[in-house]
Amino acid sequence: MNQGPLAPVHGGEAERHAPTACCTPARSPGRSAPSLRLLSSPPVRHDGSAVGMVMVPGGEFLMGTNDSEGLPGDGEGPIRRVRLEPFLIDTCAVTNDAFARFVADTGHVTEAERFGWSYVFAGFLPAAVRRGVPRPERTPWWCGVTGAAWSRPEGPGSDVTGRGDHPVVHVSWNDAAAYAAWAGKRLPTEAEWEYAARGSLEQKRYPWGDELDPDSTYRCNIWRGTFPAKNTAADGFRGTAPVDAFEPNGYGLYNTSGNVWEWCADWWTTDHPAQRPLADPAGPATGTAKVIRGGSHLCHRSYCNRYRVAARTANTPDSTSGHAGFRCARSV
Ligand SMILES: [Cu+2]
Repeated sequence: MNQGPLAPVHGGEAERHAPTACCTPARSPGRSAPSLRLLSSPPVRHDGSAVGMVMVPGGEFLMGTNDSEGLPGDGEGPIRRVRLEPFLIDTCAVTNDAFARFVADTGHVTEAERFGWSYVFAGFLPAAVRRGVPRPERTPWWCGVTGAAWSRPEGPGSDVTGRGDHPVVHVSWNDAAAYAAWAGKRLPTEAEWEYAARGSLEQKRYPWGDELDPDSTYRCNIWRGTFPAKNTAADGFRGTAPVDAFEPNGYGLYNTSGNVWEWCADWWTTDHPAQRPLADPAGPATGTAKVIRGGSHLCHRSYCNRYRVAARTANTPDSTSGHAGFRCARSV
């Protein structure tokens, strides 16, 4: 693959067995998460129905890929046969409007709000703000912005006006899990996420096939141009897009490639069990980082190429940024 000049940041031996920071910066080690307010009452489904979810039929699929397009250490392969029970999954990522209802109902304070800051892409900040904010050494396009949170995605002075149908961002895994519990749902396992994202196609590069822009049509919201200098926004979006932008996949899921990274239930591992077929795998029992899938509006082929449907990375469960959200699932 064409990794481009920025590729070496992924290649370090230290990263080989740990989640790469790539486009998903983590909170500094040692900055422990505050305890999360959990709902004590039984979770109630607030949508009252399966509206917004689709039933994914049970069955077997080939998870992962053996191609060499992924980054070393991402553990996309080897391909393994996985069997899943039927499940429901949200057609779209959770929106700002939906998250606002959750917050209004529960008083949930997100981890970004508790920590007092979150990572905002530098290109979305005025130069005056950009200067002087801390940035991760390896991913300097991320600025740790004081006051950035889901309702203030670019920090103080910003809001989500006009973005009610965009995916909520600056939410940690813990925030996502709390939302899911409130909604009477749960986060999808990584296997469920990939099975649903593949949309019944087998071993294709993207949820719609092998070509990124088939028939010169845009199918996802990713970085178009030269990362990180110039996003032409040729696909229509510089930042997040509405959760139902573009065509859905074969199961009716929108934006499983690009737009925002999506938290999965599983702890991260690259050591995939070998027995076949795996039945409803749920990842390791413990870990330090949670799987995220799908890539975001910041992903580009030259850098991470992680908007492919087999691509994967991880982040610590208290990390937040302006390009990570989630969708929910439910057992049936
Ligand atoms: Cu990326």
